[in-house]
Amino acid sequence: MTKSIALLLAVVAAGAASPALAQMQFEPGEMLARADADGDGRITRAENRAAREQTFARIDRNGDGMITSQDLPGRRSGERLQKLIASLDADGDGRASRKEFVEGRTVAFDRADANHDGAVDRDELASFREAAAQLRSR
Ligand SMILES: [Ca+2]
Ligand SMILES: [Ca+2]
Ligand SMILES: [Ca+2]
Repeated sequence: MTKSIALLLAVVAAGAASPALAQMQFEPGEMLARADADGDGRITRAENRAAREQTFARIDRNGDGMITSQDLPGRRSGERLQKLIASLDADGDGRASRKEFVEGRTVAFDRADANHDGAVDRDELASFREAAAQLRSR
């Protein structure tokens, strides 16, 4: 299993396991679909980045610019969230900063953009969501 697929699995699992995250629609396919701000059926890198900023703001409930385990109470989601934070935590301080979250590796986007033209079109999104659903049901 490549590292990017392992990371994607962690993201998918975090979304599926936590009602709080599910409520925020922290599911890669869903997040990508919602990132299409101008509704033209193509999600560009810029749209993806803007969506990440919005997602970060929603997860960071206390607004301190960091995602920590305190932003999501509950032990069950805590463990998954720790994994997610660890996957984003580039400088290893145990927290995912806004910068680490927004400018971090765009695992879902990169995987969805099958032809690597810098945008995820409708067909690519549909295939990605199908693949993500399969990962979840394993
Ligand atoms: Ca668009
Ligand atoms: Ca960090
Ligand atoms: Ca593409």
